[in-house]
Amino acid sequence: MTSTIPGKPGSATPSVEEPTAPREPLPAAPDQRGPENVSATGVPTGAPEASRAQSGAALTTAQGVRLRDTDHSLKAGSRGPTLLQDHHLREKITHFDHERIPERVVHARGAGAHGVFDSYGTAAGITRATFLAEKVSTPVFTRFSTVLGSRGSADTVRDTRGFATKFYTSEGVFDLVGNNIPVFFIQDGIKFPDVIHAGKPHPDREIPQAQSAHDTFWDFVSLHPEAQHHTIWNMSDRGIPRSYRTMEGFGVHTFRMINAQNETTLVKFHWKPKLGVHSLTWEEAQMIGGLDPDFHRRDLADAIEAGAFPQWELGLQVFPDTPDQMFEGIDLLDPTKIVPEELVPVQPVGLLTLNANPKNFFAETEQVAFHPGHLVPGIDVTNDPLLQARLFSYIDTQITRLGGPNFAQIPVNRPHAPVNDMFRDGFHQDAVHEGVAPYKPNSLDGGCPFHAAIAGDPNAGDALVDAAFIDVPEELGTVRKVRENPQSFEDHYSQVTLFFRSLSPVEQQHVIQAYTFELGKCYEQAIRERQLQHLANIDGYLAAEVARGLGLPVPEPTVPPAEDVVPSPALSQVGKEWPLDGRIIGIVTDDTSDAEVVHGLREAIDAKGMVPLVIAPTGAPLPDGSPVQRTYLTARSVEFDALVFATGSAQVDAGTHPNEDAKIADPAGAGTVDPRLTLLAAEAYRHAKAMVFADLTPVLEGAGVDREAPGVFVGDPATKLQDLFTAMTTHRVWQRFP
Ligand code: HDE
Repeated sequence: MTSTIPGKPGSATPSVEEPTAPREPLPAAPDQRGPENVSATGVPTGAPEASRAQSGAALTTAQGVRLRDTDHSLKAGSRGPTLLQDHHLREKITHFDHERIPERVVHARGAGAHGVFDSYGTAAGITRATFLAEKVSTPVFTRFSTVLGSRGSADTVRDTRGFATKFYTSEGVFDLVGNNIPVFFIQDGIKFPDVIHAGKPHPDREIPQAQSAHDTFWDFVSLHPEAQHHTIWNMSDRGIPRSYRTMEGFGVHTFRMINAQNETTLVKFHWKPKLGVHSLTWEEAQMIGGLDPDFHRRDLADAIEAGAFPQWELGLQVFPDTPDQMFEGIDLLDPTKIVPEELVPVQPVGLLTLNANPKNFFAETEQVAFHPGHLVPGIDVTNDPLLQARLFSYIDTQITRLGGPNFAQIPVNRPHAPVNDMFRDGFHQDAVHEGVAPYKPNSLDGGCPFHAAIAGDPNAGDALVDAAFIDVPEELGTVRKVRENPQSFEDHYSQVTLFFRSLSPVEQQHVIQAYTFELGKCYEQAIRERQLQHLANIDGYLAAEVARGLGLPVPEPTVPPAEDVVPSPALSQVGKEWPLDGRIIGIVTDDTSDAEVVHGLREAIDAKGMVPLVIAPTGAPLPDGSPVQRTYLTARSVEFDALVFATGSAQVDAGTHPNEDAKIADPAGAGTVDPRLTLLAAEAYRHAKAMVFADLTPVLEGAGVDREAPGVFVGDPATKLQDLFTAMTTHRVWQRFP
């Protein structure tokens, strides 16, 4: 019997031509290998051959067998049925069929980055954690997220943002799993399924996606006075960040720190962005949701790729560990309360720099598993009942999400400290454990491994004196087993009032508009009225304005008005100046623009660590050959922090514009202006962005921009650029908002 080999002369199935010539592969990059020191038996599992990263010039099966064709299935004749015998077809399709894992039940949509945490040593007096000792650098992985939306939902929805950081410390993994809002909806974790069921899309039609503007969410929060504080933060500009790089982060709960003398302190964690806290406007957020749903993900990755590494200072608010765990009347175990920074300043303890994008989204960002119970010696939890429930939930959900109990062996989750546990077997076991005695005590493995202890521990016995995690002994006194909250959890309004009254007038307007919008999207009148009652208890002006927008009467407050609230200026985002690294400035050009001027603008913007994007009528390079990044068709104002119109007399040549009706008559009488340019200018003007207009451009008039308005600079673009930079340091030209 003879056979033909496909691809050879005379064969029935010609090979598909390779688009590039085969070449010798690069060796696996170091970060494609897992960290070493991870095997329980001490065998390094990070060797290149253990890596599944693509390597080698030839395509293979999962078993390493080289393939000559992956484009045609094995058939009984070229027009015949496919054969069950085709092992490669079956392997390829079967693997594909199982590519998806369940998305996170909350925080499904996220973006991550690698980085480093450099400790100042300022916390060394209150914690024995070595990663907080002086001048220690610790590798980290941070994942930012929205809460409610599915994995493919838009980034800019109104929601809380997750801010979770994994520190690969020399003493094991520490996870700081925080949010960009310092309080939470509920005081007891047993209510978490309730609040999430209410916030997620309605179960019958699965709408709306990734938002709180619907009946079930407002039904829940209006039935929970304790949810009012978190809710007003969501309704404020904090709910729609400009970028992950411009968000604060909070550990929310109070944690406990233990120092070398075994003294304890209570702390709250804060992340302070070096670029300041900035937000989108609601209209921008909505537009970006359609125009660029990946806006935050893209922004983070682009900034890191461009070398504008985002940075946050980690700070601590420190409180004495008193028996009642109260501070000036604020219950430190109540996760719906903050301690104003004016009362207890945030003290910086280290610097986080995100400096590398993940190489593979699924392997790293999707598979990373955070857990508030990943603690290191020197940091412990408190009895905050929300935190206590979280301590159960994270590993539990990860067992389903990551397919078994061995997810700590996934490269992004592997500790950089040696692991010597006695956990064995289970799905996806990657380690080849040696020895016969995975139990303690044992005599067969020479008693190994031993317990560790801390220096001076009277109970150390024969333990190795090394950093060990110590649960802080706590006196519980005589307690009754009860299902109830402490009385000190009962004040639900005074801090909400504090938040509202600490905002600037323009931020207060945004809060009013957000409540009016969201409640306007509720169909049930009873829900709107119930929520209005809470607003009346928070602040009379807030309630009156929202009621007016909804066309409802203003209810009388049912609690005594909070007259003695002292505002906390730290809660406002307005009124400060910030660095501009990584900000995006659009340079609008047309056929009359001077290429040299445009070149100069790009260089000047670049020199400031910002990103210039040239916008031109088409994608054709400028006359000097320099590239164009956006066209009139692909540019939309919401992508830019500021705009420079380096256009000349940009008029649409009658007859060449594709849409005659779209042309706008230029009031200055200069003819017609491309409507996409006037739209660009009008939107940026409305969103209070700083703008430069070249003298000659008719765009300004076409867009209805007041040339005298603050943050509008008319003249030679090169000379006006410095004014633009100065105006941008406050993020927006706030005076322009009505
Ligand atoms: Fe979470 N949360 N959470 N949460 N959470 C999860 O864990 C949970 C809470 C936070 O980027 C889940 O692996 C309960 C507060 C972040 O991977 C789950 C309660 C804060 C992330 C879970 C809370 C957070 C999560 C879903 C109330 C801020 C994303 C997937 C008791 C301090 C982490 C997962 C990432 C994720 C449970 C409340 C932050 C289900 C039960 C408060 C940033 O385990």
